Amino acid sequence: MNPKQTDRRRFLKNGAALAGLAIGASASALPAAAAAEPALEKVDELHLYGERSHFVTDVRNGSINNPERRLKDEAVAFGLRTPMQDSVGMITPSPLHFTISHSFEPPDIDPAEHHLLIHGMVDRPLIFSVDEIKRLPFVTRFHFVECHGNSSPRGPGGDARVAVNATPQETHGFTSCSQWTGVLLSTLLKEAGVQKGATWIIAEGADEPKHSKSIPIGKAWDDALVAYGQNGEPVRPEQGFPLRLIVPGWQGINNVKWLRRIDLVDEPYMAMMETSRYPSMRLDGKSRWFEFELGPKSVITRPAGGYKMPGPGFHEITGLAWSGAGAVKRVEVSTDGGHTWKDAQLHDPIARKSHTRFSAPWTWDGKETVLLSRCTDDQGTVQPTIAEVAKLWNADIDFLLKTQQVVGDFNAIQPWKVNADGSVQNALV
Ligand SMILES: Nc1nc2c(c(=O)[nH]1)N[C@H]1C(S)=C(S)[C@@H](COP(=O)(O)O)O[C@H]1N2
Ligand SMILES: [Mo]
Repeated sequence: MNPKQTDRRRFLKNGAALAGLAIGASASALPAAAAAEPALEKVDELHLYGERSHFVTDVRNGSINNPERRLKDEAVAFGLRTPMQDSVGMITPSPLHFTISHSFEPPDIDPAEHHLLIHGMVDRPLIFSVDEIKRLPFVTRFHFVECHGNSSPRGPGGDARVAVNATPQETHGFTSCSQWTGVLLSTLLKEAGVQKGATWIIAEGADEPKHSKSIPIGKAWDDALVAYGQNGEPVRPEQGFPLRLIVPGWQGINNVKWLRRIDLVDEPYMAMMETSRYPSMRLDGKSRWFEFELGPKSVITRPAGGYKMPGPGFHEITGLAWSGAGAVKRVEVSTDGGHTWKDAQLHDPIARKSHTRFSAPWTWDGKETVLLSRCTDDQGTVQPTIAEVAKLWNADIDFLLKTQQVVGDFNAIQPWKVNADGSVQNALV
């Protein structure tokens, strides 16, 4: 053994005792933590499945309707947003993945009892156990999930996002990104043998109201997957344990959680959520049905609403960008309210239909200004301004911001105003 190492070990070994002697008199100045020793089982438990530091306190926020009804096993709708302001990298920690469930607590499903049925216009109706799904060839891919009400002035979550003091969590927290592992839906469809004339699939969840969604079959052949893994562990209960559909780049509602049935059919089914709650309203009072792909979007997560600049000087700007059409090709950042733009750095991994982390250096001169970010995807589509969104929908900006109607897939550029006192505010309103 290397004598140096031995010395070092001895030093470490004796270190505690030496330190104890040295501190002696000032021991009362130490935090009390060491005094109360937790029970041994408790310590073991902590190490068996870790917890984050108790100094880290970010949580999802939003609404759980009628929580008291939960006790009576009645309907409880969830809309809880991801805290984006302190996010780093492009993966959302699973316990902070946003969650939307229209009714009831996430079902408590025993994976040993769970099955996925594939039937309808197929040659061989099939029933898979979760274990049987796991025996099949799999893919592992980064994909975001985004509710199409995310960042819309009037989507799920109400008024919070149009407040001047809104944080990125409140404006954009209905999207998250995970590394999903599962079986391509096309693999399962090939096993079942799809009959001619089958043009849609109806995916159904095992939650109390049986959330169902009609999806054109082309997407099933393309890149939809039945996921059982999320960020290296089983999909979380809030995200659809033990099986969920991932429909990359398409509106969140398609990503059916607690997936238990896929019916192959020759027309869409007009399921409750896709026809009642989620269509986007047109100015003439009619609604658009069956919109799918999400447009390019980005948001600066820091400095952003709710942040306080510590003072003039250097501050790296950072944020997230994504597109339902493919990969993020470019993100530009403006630190002068849109007069000039500079290319931000895109950080690896840069995956298709996934969040991409960007950053740009900035030296703040202490004066009031507005920060903006603009995403361009690999199809060449550029994230629009709110004026461009209004033009597209033949509406005025006031209508977009003040109407009670839910407007779909609102991907306008998000402006953050930095005030001279260092406070940062939502400048969309
Ligand atoms: N079974 C089931 N699947 C569902 C829902 C639901 O309520 N039940 N909500 C949908 C909606 S509207 C969205 S935006 C996404 C949210 O996925 P997440 O909760 O994993 O973030 O799940 C979709 N899949
Ligand atoms: Mo949603």
